[in-house]
Parts: sequence; C-alpha cells; structure tokens
Amino acid sequence: MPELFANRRICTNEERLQWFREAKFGMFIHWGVYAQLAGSWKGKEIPGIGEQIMRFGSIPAVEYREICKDFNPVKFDADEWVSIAKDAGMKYIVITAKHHDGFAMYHSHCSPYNIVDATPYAHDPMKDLAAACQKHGVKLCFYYSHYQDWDDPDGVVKGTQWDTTYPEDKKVFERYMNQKAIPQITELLTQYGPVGLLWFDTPGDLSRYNAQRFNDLVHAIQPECIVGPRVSNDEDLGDYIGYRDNQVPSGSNPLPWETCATMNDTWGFKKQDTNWKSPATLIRLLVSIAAKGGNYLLNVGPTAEGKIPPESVERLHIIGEWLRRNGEAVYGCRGGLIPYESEWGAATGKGETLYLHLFDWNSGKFVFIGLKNRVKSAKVLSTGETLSFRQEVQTDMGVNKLIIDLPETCPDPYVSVIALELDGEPEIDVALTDRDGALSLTGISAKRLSASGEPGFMLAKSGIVENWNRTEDYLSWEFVLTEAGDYRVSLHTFTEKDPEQHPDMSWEGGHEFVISCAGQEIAFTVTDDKRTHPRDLFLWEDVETRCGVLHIEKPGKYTLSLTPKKIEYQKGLGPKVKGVELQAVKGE
Ligand code: FHN
Repeated sequence: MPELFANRRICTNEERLQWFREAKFGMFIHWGVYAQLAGSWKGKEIPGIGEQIMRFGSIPAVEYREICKDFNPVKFDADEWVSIAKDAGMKYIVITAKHHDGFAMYHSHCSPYNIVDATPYAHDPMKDLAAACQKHGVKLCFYYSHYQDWDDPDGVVKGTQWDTTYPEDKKVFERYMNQKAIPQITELLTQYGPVGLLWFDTPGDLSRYNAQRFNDLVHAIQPECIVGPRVSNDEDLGDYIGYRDNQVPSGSNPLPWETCATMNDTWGFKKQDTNWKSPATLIRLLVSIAAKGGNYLLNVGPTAEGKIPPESVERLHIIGEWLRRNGEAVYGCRGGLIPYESEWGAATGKGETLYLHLFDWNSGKFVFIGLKNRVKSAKVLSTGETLSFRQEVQTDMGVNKLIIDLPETCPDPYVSVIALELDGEPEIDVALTDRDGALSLTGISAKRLSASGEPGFMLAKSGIVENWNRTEDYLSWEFVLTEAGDYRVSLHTFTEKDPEQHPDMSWEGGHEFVISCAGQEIAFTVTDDKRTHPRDLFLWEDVETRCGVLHIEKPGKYTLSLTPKKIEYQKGLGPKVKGVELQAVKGE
C-alpha cells in the first residue's frame, strides 16, 4: 500500500481550502502532444481550441497517435516554468496530466500511451515539476479529463463523433473507469508527493455514483487534496464553486470559487491565435475576481519544445510587477465588500484596512459612496504617498461620501490602489447609488418577486436571471439617484457567441416589458439594438435594448421594476437578463 494511504487522516473542507482561499491567483497549463500540431493538420489551419485539434480536425485516433513519435520537448525546464508562475505572483499551478485526447503527460504504469513510454523524450515532466514546486513553494495541482477519453477503447467522446477507432456501441464505461481513470488518478496522487488540487473536467453524463467514486478516491489517498468542481454536474460534489471557462460572475460569492481563463482565445498552444488580452485586462480581471471573493486561474499553452510562449511570459511578468507593489490588497483579502460590479474598479479588505482598486486615475478627486466607517488615513498603497480626504453625509438621501484628493500622476498603470485605515472592519452601505450619472441595476442586486407568491425564475451563479417564462415574475430595485434630470434606460440581455456549443444560451428577442419608476412607465419590446462582446466573457455577448428615457424631478430614493407583459417562446428560451442601466443625459 502506498505510504500516502497509510497516512490517511480526516480533513475538513475548510482545512483543505485554506491555502486556496488565500491564493487568489494560479497558473493553468494546457500541455500535450497537441502542441506539436500548433493548430494545423496536414498543412491546413484547424479552427477551434488548440488542445482539441483531434476533435476539430476529426483526426482518427490511429493517426493522432503518430504525433507522439515526434514529441520531444527538449527545451522543457520545470524550474523555469515554476519560476515564471512564481514571478507572476501565482500560488498554484494546474497542469493537464491527461486531457480529452487520452494521452498521459506523465509516466503512467497502466497505459503505455504516455510521455515516457510513447515519445522520444522518454522522461516524466511531472517529476521535475513536483520538485520545482517544492523548491519554490508553489502548489502542484493536476488536471485530469476523467469522463472524456478519445483514445481509450471504452472512453467517452462527447458531442460530434469522428473516427476514434472504437465503435460507440461496444464501449463499456465501467471498464475505462476501472482500468484507466481510477488507476491513473491513483498514480497521480501517489507518484508526485502532495497534490494541492485534482482539477476534473467535462463531467458530461457521468453518473452520480461514478462522480462520487472520483471524489472519494482523491480524499481517501490525499485528504488535504481539493477536489475540483467539475468532478460532477451536481453542485454538492467538489470542494469549491467553479464558473464556466472565462466566465466572471457579475457579483460576489461568499463560497470559495474559481474562474479559469485563457490569455488569448485558446488553451493548448496554437500558433495562429495572437488575440492576446492586454496586461490592463488581465490585472483588472484578477482584481475584480479577488474583490468578488474568487481565484483567477490563468492559462498558458506551452509549445511542443516545452517553452511558455513569450507573449504569455511578458504579460505574466507585468502582472507580477503589479502584484509586488499591490499584492497586499489581493492575497488573503476579503471579497464581497461590494456584492456587485462597480464601474470605477473594485474593493477588497483586510482587518481594518479597505483597499480601493481604481481602474482609471482621474486626477482631481475620487468619490466613494457608502462607507460607514471613519477614515483615519488614506495613502497610495504602492508609493506610500499620503492623500488628503474628507467625509460628508448627504442626510436627505442617507448617502455617506468619502472624497479623496488624487494627485496628478497616476501611481500605477492599469490599476492604482488606495489603502484606507479605518476605525474598524470595513462597513459599506451597499445601497445602489449612481456614479457620474450612471447606475447599473444587475440581477445580483435585484429583488426577485412574483405577483403569484413564489417567483419561478432564478438567478444563475453567473448573475444572469434565467428561466424567466412567467409574466407574473418581475424584478425590482431600490436605489438612490444623486442628480435630477433625464436618464436613458437600457436593458441588457445575454447571448452565446457559439450557440452550437451552448445552445441553451442563444438569444431570443420580441419579449414585451414595462419599466416603472418615479411614477412613469416605459413599455418596450426586447430588440437587438447593440451587441458588445466583453473581452473577459469569451463566448458571451451583451445585447442592449434601448428602452426609453426616465425623468427624475429631484435627487432621492427610487424604486424601479421590470415586469414582462409577454414572453416569446419561439425557441423556448425566455429572456436572459443581466440588468437595467440608467445613464444621465448630459449637455443635450
Ligand atoms: O473541453 C475542455 C477544454 O479543452 C479546456 O480544457 C477547458 C478548460 O477549462 N475545459 C473544457 C471545456 O470547458
């Protein structure tokens, strides 16, 4: 019996998640023999994500196996990879030990289809990574495709089928479980020392029974090892909450959670994908996720030679530089101080310090609304420069205002952090208030109500209101508007850019709604007036409907409700609502 079995002890979820809660930032590594193809097959560029070129290029398993014969990552240097992660401020790495293609990137004794036995490289990179992680104090974690295996005679091929050699009707999933998946996970948990997290993927139609077997296996071998949320489609299995790829929720979640994300548009190395996110986008995503209480698992796709692409290294270094100056406002910080998104940036807290992460530095002043504490001091976190400020209460509206004077020079490109010493732990009145004439009323901050008792619609963990198929269900918000005048009102719904992959999320318009506020009613039909593709949302698009104009006679507290009059069912979807936006009409 392996030694780790012998050391088995009981470990609570809280204990095993302690490091994860503090970590905030990790490196996802998609590395496999697919890197050899770099996005092309037989001289043709294959559309789709790099690590799934076997599927997108309909490459038969017998031909795909030939790729291994040339896979020789002689430039792989575990120390270099882990140092890049450490320099970026990442606290854990999650590397693909086996992706859907079925190829083990470590020395597996139960399948010869592995990097040691099937490639000229004949060396186990996971051994080196385990040693480098130990040396640098970075947690080693493994990704394992537990349900899909496009090479195993009994493995699942989800969705579109192609010639994977083995007839579907002869497959016995239990045989794959018992002869490959369970033994390989056991190897991963017994050959490389402590493993921080087992990151499962695409549970598909995996039965509850089998998902539970994977879950229990991990905890039985290494009680401290976290089980990733995609072990099952059932939300109660897995030790933390996982969002979909590149999906950042629009509000905070008090449970430990993670978003995994690409740095360009793919995971596995793909030469043609040069759509790199900017350092500003990456740092703002890291900050927004931390402020909502989550972890950011950012991907790199090393080449077949074993190098992390220079575009990724460069961006990671910039993030690391930013974290060296501002990491105090990220690591081990409390999220959820403001439970919804703020246009100006984000807030985190630690003890009696509140950190305001400003995405734009508009020299002059910054007004923060809702802070109930007395501020003892304010400074720029990265430079220590003291800032002057004053606090006032607008009593008629009950709005607390903190006005901070900002010097000319922006201290940090991308995001500047102001650290406020308070008279106690941060207490923020999260009543919704406009800022510079704009106000977002999102699903997260709405009351979900129904004229007939229990509302039938739901708030998905992404923050989108879904299953809205009854006209008696409606949304309502209470908020403060600090300026009188006209406000343009728009509704934001969501659609899927790739309806084939997630057909449930494609868009349907034609619904009729009424917005009621300040004694006025705006009736409108949901139309596709403007589409935007938020860079961080990858497959999702925002569809804006311009509803009309609301007149606000005087500043004060208001209630706005969004009530459907008719819901279109042609595709049987109903509206997927992100929220309503108010924007002051200025100078017209
Ligand atoms: O199908 C995989 C995909 O190739 C990639 O590994 C991502 C990373 O989260 N997971 C699956 C899709 O969600």
